[in-house]
Amino acid sequence: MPSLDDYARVPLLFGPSPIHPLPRLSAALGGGVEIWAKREDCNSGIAFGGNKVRKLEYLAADAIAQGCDTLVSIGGIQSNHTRQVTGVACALGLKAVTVQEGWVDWPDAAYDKVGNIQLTRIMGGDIRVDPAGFDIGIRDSWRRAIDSVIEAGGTPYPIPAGASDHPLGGMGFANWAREVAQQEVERGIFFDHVIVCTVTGSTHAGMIAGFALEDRPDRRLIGIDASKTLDQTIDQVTRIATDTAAKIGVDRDLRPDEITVLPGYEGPAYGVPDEQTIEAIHLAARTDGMLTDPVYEGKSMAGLIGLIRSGEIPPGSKVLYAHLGGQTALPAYAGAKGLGS
Ligand code: 5PA
Repeated sequence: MPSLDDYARVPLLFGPSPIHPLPRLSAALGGGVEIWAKREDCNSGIAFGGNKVRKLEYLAADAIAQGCDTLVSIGGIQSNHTRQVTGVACALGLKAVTVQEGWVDWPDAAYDKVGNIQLTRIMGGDIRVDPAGFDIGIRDSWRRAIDSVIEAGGTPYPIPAGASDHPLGGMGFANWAREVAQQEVERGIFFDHVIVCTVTGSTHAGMIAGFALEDRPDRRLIGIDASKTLDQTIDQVTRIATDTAAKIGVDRDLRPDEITVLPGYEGPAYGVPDEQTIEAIHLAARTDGMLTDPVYEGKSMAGLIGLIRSGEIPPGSKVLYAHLGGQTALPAYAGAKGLGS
C-alpha cells in the first residue's frame, strides 16, 4: 500500500504550523462556535512563508533529486506563489523564473511595484511580466519560460500555477491533515469543521486526501471558492484529490460529500474584494488582530463568518480556519476603501 511517507520531502518549515483559538472573533459571532486558526502565514522563515512553501517541500525534493537547477512557475502580478517559489529557490541554492500575468485588473498605481512582486524582485527573481488574464490552466507563456531555461543551458523544474496541477501538488496538504490530527490529540480537541480558501485547488485537494485516510465522516471540510471560475476549480480539486488519495493509500473512492467547494464569497472577480470581503478582513483584524488579504483569506474569512451567521455551522461546533498566508499583497490594495483609503 502506498503511503505519504514514500515521498521525499525537503524540510522548509519551522515545524508543525501553530494552531490557536480566536476567542474574540468567536465571541463577536455569538460565542456559540469555537473558532481556531492554523497558521500557514507564519509556517516558515522563507519569504514570509505561506501554503506554497508547504507544497514545495515535496516538489523541491523532487527537483533536487532530478538534478534541476531552475524552478519555473507562473502566477499573477501579486502572486504569493511566485514569491514563495523564488524564496524556496534562494534557500536551496537554485534559480527561479516566474511568469507574472495580468490576472487582476486593479487600479492602484503601485500594484505592479509593491507587495509580493517587490519581495520577489528583492530576492533576485527572474520575473517575466505577461499581459494575459486570469486562468488556472497551463499557459504558453509558462512553456516559453521553460524552453528559455533549456536554451540557456539550464535544467528547469516546471511548477504549474499554485503548484497544483502536478503529480506531487496535493502532498503538502495531505501532510497538513495528518499534522492537524496530531495537534488535536495533543490539545484534546476535535475540529468538526475545517475552512479553506481554494483557487488552483491543491491545498484543498491535499486536505481532502489526507482527511480521507483518517475517514472521520463527522469532520466537514469546506472549500471557499476565491477563483470565480467555480467549475474549473471544482474539476481541479476533484482531480487532484482523487489522484493524491490513490498515491497516499486511500483504498476507496472519495465520496461526493468529501468534496465541497462553496461559491458566494468570491466577490466580483478573482483578486477583487467586495464589501463582505472587507468586512471580514476588518472583523478578524479588529477582534483577534489576525490579518487577512483581499484576494484569498479575506474571502474564506467571509465564508466562515457567513456560515456561522446563517447557522450552517451550528452552535456547539469547533472550527479550524486554515490561514494560508497572503498578507504580503496588502500594500498593493492600499487604494481600496477600508484597506488604507
Ligand atoms: C492561495 C493561492 P490553492 O491555489 O492551492 O487553491 O490556494 C489558494 C490560496 N490563500 C489561498 C493564499 C494566500 C494563496 O496565495 N495563490 C496562488 C498564487 O499565485 O499566489 C496560486 C494562486
